[in-house]
Amino acid sequence: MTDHTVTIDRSASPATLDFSDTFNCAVHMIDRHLAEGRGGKVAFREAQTGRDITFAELAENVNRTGNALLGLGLEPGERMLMMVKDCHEFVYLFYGAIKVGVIPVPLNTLLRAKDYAFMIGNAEAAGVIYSPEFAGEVEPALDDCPYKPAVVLRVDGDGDTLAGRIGAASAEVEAAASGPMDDCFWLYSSGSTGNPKGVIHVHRDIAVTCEQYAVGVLGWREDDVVLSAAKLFFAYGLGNAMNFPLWMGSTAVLFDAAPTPRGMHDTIEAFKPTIFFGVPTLYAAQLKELERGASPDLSSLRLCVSAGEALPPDILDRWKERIGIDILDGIGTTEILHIFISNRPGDIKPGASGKLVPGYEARIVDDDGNDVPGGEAGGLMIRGDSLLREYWRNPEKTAASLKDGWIVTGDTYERDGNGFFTCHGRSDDMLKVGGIWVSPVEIELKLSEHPKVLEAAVVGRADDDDLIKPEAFVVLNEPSDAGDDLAVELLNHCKDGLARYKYPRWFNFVDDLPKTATGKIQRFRLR
Ligand code: 3UK
Repeated sequence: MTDHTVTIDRSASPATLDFSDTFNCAVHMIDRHLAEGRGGKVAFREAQTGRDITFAELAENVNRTGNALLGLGLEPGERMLMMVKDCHEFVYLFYGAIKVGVIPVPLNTLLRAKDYAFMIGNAEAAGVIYSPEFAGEVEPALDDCPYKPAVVLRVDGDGDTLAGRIGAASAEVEAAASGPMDDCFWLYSSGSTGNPKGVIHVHRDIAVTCEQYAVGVLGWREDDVVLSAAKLFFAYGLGNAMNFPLWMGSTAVLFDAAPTPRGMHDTIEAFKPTIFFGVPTLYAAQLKELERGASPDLSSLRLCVSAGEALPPDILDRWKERIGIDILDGIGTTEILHIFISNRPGDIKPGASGKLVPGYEARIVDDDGNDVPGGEAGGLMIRGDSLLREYWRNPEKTAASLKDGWIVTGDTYERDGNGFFTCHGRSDDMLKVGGIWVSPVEIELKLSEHPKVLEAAVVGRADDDDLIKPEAFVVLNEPSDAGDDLAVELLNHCKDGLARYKYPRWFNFVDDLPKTATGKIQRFRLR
């Protein structure tokens, strides 16, 4: 049998990871638990269905899924897109594919048909596997996309399904002999021009984030139980609720629906997680629920984490006041895979993203790429061992983003004398809404499709909780059409084709938009 091992030395910070020459991360993340005597322990619990699976069942089903994928005709190196809700099969698919060398590409399940059609063609997907819940967007995308994947399969339900094929497949499979620096999985990241970009990660990256952030910063323990409001298809959720618990042999609770405050509170009461991962918008909504008199038992929690967008200090204060524990804000990106600057237990600066996670280095630079003096704001660049290898078929974007091993994050940051980093927003016009990327350009294009709209601009506006939501400025062909009725009409128009979190929350009718001499909209002036 080939070795697929990583030797961890925790005697210094950061811990060092030493990979065997062949290293398929599925072996370390999945099979290792059997050798370490964890086969009977519960690995994943589905909150909605009550289905629990042990590490032994997990390993067996990952193997069966790998065989099922090979049996369907997928080949090593080919891409398998996944529009899959948070459930056991997500883990089987992700690691089953990796184990046999197929590249899994989890996709945001909140997206719409036109988004999926783009990604199927862009990735030249050999396989598309989806939960039946998303058929209404995935199937039209498959019809519309000129590129036709060889394998299209629903996870479960009637007829030929992944679940059926898992049941019929063999439980033994040989791990593909990949190396630690070989391509492992992709994620898509939104771009300011509207088209998402494939972010390619290698087998080493998951291990690096697990050890450096989850163990190094959070002090993750084998007996931890985790609940993540962020879904597995986000890099944030993928680490939180799948990779971190698999790294340590601990248990994750999977929640397959939209993360409402009630849903989170009920699930914490019922499943008693010790670590909870949320986003600022959700913490704000949970606080409203608690301040309205709800009193769920959240006493199992030892750590709460926030990421995706900056956590306003007011939310941190009110949470600490009610729940008695801090929320640790940290910044991560899809390109770096997980959090690389974070507050720590007992070492928090409200309003800041925290200090560097050991193992990562930072530079803050001016427009010419020179380091700015301490205390000044500039563009944040990061170096570390979990950075994307490259963007899929996008050498221009790769060259613009990866410079001598450093990645340009696109965020403006300032570092204080104690090593705390504070975010001063984006250097482009991209918005984070509820922790999820929104490109103003995409919403503007949608609005300008409406026959009454001449042109539109979208910017971020802070709501009552100081969290950013999209606001539209619209120039009409007939200014006299302006009014509440037209605002409703434009909102309905957006609902036809845009993901829900992208809908503008406010509409303003204006005579013209501020522009540069070359005609580019100056969104900063509208802000
Ligand atoms: C912004 C933040 C201020 C920032 C992510 C945790 O969000 C994640 O990845 P994405 O690729 O977005 C990355 C961008 O989001 N951002 C994220 N966290 C913060 N801004 N404070 C924060 N705490 O603009 C960054 O460039 O969707 C989060 C773990 C893994 C992730 N991929």
